[in-house]
Amino acid sequence: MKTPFIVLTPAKMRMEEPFDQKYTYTNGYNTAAIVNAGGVPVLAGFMDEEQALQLMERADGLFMTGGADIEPSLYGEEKQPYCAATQPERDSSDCNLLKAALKLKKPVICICRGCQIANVFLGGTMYQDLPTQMPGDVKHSVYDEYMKESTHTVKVEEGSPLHKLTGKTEIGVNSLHHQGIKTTGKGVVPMAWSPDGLVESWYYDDDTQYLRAYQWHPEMSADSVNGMNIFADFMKAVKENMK
Ligand SMILES: [Mn+2]
Repeated sequence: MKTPFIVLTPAKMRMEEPFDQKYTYTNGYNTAAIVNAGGVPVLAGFMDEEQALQLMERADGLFMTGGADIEPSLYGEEKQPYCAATQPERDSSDCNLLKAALKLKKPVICICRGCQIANVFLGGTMYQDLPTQMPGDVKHSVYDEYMKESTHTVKVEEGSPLHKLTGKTEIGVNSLHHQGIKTTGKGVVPMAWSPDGLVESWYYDDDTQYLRAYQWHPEMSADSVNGMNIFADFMKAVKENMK
């Protein structure tokens, strides 16, 4: 069997003058997670609908990576001051790639922003800022030296794909997000929640389509949150789909 090619959604970085260029990039955790799971990472550009379809036809799976806040107009809200900078170009490209993957039945793994934009694509909505809109004891934005560690727990739905994968009804996860899922979209089935009730993982309600979404970052934390299991499970689905 050929080695699976996995498309990664790119992030956008804008350099200051005189290096006033737009860069698309992804971080090394993302590429390493795919390499370690036995795939070849392929970084996309910002794709229109036809380009996304062309790319996904040649690829074997899609990794919706983490990144910037989502443009609130996509879920019918006005942008509030506590929403950070958005990248409409990326929002549109992410949705085009996801649409193509679903059309072609290619397996999809969604991490952090990926988990959020896939939910929005399916008609769900977002908290624009958790500390403002859902204040509580659970710290979801931990971007320090502890980002690879578990900073809060999630309760795992019994019998769900995540439960079958981990064998646990509670696991510790890292947390590097200030936005979160408010309402779920069509076909979004939650399978893990943080102690404050936020949906932290979901799967797509379609037996013929592998789509798993995680609000945390298993690619950064191979040990503490069953990180590599999550990517190995994705790659297993990719290989089965290639047969
Ligand atoms: Mn969290």
